[in-house]
Amino acid sequence: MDADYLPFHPSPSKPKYQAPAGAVDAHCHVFGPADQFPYHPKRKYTPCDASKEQLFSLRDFLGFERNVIVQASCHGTDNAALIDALNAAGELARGVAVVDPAITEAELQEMHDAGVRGVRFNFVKRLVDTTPKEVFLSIAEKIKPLGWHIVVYFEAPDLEGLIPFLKQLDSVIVVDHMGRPDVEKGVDHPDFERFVNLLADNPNIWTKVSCPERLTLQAPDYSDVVPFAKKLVERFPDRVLWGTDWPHPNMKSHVPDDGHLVDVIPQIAPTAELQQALLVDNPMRLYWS
Ligand code: 0GY
Repeated sequence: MDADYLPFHPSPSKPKYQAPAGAVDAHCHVFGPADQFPYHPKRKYTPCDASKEQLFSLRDFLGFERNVIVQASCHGTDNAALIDALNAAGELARGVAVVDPAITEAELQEMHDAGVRGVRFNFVKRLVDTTPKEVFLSIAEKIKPLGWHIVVYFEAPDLEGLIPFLKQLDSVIVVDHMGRPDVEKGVDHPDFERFVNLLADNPNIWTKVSCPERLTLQAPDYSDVVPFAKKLVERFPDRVLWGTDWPHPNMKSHVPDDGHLVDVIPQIAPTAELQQALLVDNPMRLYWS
């Protein structure tokens, strides 16, 4: 089974930037291996196998200590590969699952024991079929006793329509990849301002300042994405997370070098204090406390 996008970088460069002790890569995935953990029959893309061993060795190579592993659409609601990776990592990883509304309390507790601390609601139309909002709301109710948060993934044009729904969720919400702004429009465009205002008005909403490789128009130079991430880090220093997004599913423009992605961090978080919050204190508070 061949992947339908570019493979991940086989030998990323060693980053020049040294992350603080205890740094967390708060957005990455494991895929398969397919012979052990098959992909979902209705998936919208077929990924490259990306094992837990490869993820953990990248973590060490980049100078990070922990991972937050996020269930991706290609595995549907079968979280077996994620749970397997969490069990192998012990205290060094936490997870975000995608669950079926019929999931039982016992199954949720089992996931919690393995290290899951959130569920992901995916609204990206090229990745998933539409899920009715009531279904998401029923999952949100079910996870409440566990104190989990909700990760949402959507694209910028869909934000306006989603705001009333987001406001209905009374748990912590983490928005993937800065709400995927159109960087060509510039950091002062009303669309990005809407996103910034959403965070300003809702102290329970966090965001990942991740995935310049998907947002840039000038790969592999990500400088056009920097002002967006920097603005969020400086304005909401205690509600931002950072992640590699390894193994970068669905990349068609270029193969991102993970070392290069790490080297973007001091541009978006220019002080040691901001870096400590972004890479250590915020993810530890959300996933390990
Ligand atoms: C990401 C991005 C993508 C894929 C998924 O669930 C997924 O399949 O999240 C994407 O294609 O933008 O966050 O890794």
